[in-house]
Amino acid sequence: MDTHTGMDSPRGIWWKPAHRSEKMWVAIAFAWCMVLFAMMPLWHFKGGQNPAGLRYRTTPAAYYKRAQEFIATYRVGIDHGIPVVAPPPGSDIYLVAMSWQWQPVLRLRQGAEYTLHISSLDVDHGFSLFPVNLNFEVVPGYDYGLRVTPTVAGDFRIICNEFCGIGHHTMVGRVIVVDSAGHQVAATEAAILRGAR
Ligand SMILES: [Cu+2]
Repeated sequence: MDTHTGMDSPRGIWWKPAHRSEKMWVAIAFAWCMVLFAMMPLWHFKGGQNPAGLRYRTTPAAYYKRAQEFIATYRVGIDHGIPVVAPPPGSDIYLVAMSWQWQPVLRLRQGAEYTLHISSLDVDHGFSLFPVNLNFEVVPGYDYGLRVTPTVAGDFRIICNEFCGIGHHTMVGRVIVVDSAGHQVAATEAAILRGAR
């Protein structure tokens, strides 16, 4: 029977110097790690995908109250029980995420800049604007202000991309972008995708 006392050299070849090709692969892997490591700060400064930096502490009750005032001020209609608002260009607009809906329906103008405030009333949700590749995490207790300028007219859907419970898949919102003349266009998905590129 073999007893490993630690006094004898173990069997194997691990103490022999590494082969040249092994050293080369370790060097390549290390260099690639450094590239990925450098990408993190680089992407932060050069990636063009950072939020505008407006972030405030809030409470679900305070945020909901502010959003209701916003809705009451600019309400122009209703869509499946959700109020539709048409805020003026340049204004602060408020979007509420809750289990399991988004409100209000935002009617925005192409080419106009808005500050989109976004917060959740309960759990984490994910703001994902379909079919544009735009994603943002929505958490309760924080009011994020995103500076947005819709570049394409069309009828967009907000889809929750953070699993938030049994009704998660039904959590679909709507953003309508009217063209610069104020007309609502029934843009097809393909046209939106073409324009968004
Ligand atoms: Cu969800």
